[in-house]
Amino acid sequence: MENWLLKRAQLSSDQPALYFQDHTLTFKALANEVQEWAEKLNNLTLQPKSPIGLIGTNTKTTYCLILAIQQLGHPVALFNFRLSPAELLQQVQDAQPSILLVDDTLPQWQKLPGSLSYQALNQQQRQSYPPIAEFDNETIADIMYTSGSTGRPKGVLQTFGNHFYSAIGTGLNFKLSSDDAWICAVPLFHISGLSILMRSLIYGLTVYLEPKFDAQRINYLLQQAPTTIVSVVPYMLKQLLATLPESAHYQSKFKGLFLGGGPIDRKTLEICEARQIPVVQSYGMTETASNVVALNFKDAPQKIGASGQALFPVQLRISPQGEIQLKSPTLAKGYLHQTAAFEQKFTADHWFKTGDIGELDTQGFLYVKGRVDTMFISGGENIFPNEIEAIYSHYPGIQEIVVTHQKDPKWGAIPIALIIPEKGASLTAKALTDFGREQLTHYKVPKAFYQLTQLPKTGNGKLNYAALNTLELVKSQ
Ligand code: S0N
Ligand code: AMP
Ligand code: MG
Ligand code: MG
Repeated sequence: MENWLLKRAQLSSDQPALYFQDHTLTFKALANEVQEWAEKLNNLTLQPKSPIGLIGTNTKTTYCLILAIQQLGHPVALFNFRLSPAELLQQVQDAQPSILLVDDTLPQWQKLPGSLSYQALNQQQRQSYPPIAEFDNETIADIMYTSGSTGRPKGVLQTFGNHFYSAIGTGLNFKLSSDDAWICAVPLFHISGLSILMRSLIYGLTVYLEPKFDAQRINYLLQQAPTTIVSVVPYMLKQLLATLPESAHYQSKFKGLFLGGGPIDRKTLEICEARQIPVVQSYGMTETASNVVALNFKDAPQKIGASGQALFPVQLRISPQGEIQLKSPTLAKGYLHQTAAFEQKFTADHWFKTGDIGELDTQGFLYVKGRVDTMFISGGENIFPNEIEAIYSHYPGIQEIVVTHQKDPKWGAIPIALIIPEKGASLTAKALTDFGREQLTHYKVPKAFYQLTQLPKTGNGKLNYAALNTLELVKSQ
C-alpha cells in the first residue's frame, strides 16, 4: 500500500487530523510537522531499519514522532513511562533501539543510555530524506511491550498489515468514516491508544488526543465537542460515570464508549444502560493489534456481560479446556528475540492461544471468564503475581511469599501479599511498600501485606489457590 500518511494528506488535506490542547492540525499540517521531525531525526546516525525507542506521554510531539519514525522506515519501540527503572531498562535492552527519544516531561528517563530528549532532537539540523514509498503489510511498524507469565517482557512485533486489518475489522463494526472523531486518553504506548492513530490515517478521522485521563475533561468533550467515540478501560468508564451529573447528556454525534482491556462488572454496564450511555464492550490484546471481538450498538442491550462477536477478519474458538483461541490477520508477527515463546502460543493446528478462558453462546457471543494463569488486571494494566514474588524473594526476613489479588471497586483488582516471615524477623508494611516501589511499577506493589505461619498447600505440596480466600488474615502494620 502507498505510504498511509502521505496518501491521507493528499486525500483529506484540509480535514482535521489531530486536536490537541485546543488546537487543530489538518492532515496536511500534520504531515508537514511530521516531515520536520523526520528531517531532524534523519540528521542522527541511525542504523537502517533499526528500532527507534520512544518514551512519551500523550502529546502532539509524541504523536508526530511515532509517525516520523514510520516515515523514515524504522519500527518504533514504545515504552510505558510508568515502569520502574529496572523494568524499563530490561525492555530497552531487549529492543536495542539505535536511539531513545524521551519526553521533556520525563526527566527521570533522560539519563538512560542512548537517550535524547525531544528538546535536543528539536535542535538538530534538518536533513531531507525520501519518505518510505510503501507501507508493506509484512513490515514491522512498531514494537510494543507486554508482560508475560515468565517475567520476561515480550516485544510484540506489530506489522502495518496487522494495523490495517484491525482498522478494517473495527471500522466495519463502528461504521467508521472521516466524520468520526475519536478521543484518545489511553496511552499511545499501548495498542488501545496506538490503534486510534492508525485508524485516523486509514479512515481520515479526527483524533482528540488527551495528555492524561481526566474524567471531567472527557465528559466535557463528550458533551460539548463533536466527538463520536472514546476508548476506555473499565476504571475510566467508572470515573466517567462518577463525574457525570445526573442531568448531563453526551451530544448527538456521540456513538458510544469503546470499552476494552479488562473485565467489567455487570452493575456498571446496567448503570450505563439506565443512563442511555451506549457502551461497546470488546476483547482484544497487544498480540492482536487491538480488539478482535466486540459488541455492536444493536446487540449491546440484549447481551450485557458479553464481549461481543468475532470481528469480520477474525476466527474464534474455545478449546476443550475452555481457552479462547483465534486466527486473525491482525495477529502479530512474533515476539522480538523470542521466537520459541511465540511459537508456544500456537496449537498444533495453528490457532493462537490467548491465555484467557471464555465461553461462546449459540450466536457466537463471547463471554470472557478469566485466565489460564494467575495474571490479573488493575486499571487496564496486566499484573503477574510471580514477577512480584520474585522481587520480594530477595527481601531479608521473608521465608515465603505469595502474591494474589483482591477485587477492588476502583481499579478492578489490586495485588496483595501473603508472607511467611523468617523466625524472629520483623516486617513492616511501610518498609515492604518502600522496597516494592523502588523495584516495581507503582501499581504492582501489594496494597496489603498479610503475615501467616503457614500457607495452604495441596497434597503434592503446591499452593492451594482456592483455599487462599478462606484464610484468616491479619494485616501487617
Ligand atoms: C488509569 C490510568 C489513566 C491511571 O493513570 P494516572 O491517573 O495518570 O495515574 P498516575 O498519575 O500515573 O498515578 C497516580 C496513582 O494511581 C496509581 N495508578 C496508576 N495507574 C494505575 C493502575 N493501572 N492500577 C492501579 N493503580 C494505578 C499510581 O500507582 C499512583 O498511586 P500512588 O498515588 O499510590 O503512587 C492509567 O493507569 C492508564 O492509562 N490505564 C489504562 C492503560 C490501557 O490503556 N490499558 C489497555 C492495555 N490493553 C490493550 O491495549 C489491549 C486492549 C485494547 O486494545 C483496548 C483497550 C481499551 C479500549 C480499547 C481497546 C482496543 O481494542 O482498541
Ligand atoms: P494486554 O495483555 O495488555 O494486551 O491485554 C489483553 C488482555 O486483557 C487479554 O488477554 C485479557 O486477559 C484482558 N482482556 C481484554 N479484554 C477483556 C475483556 N473484555 N474481558 C476480560 N478481560 C479482557
Ligand atoms: Mg497522573
Ligand atoms: Mg497479554
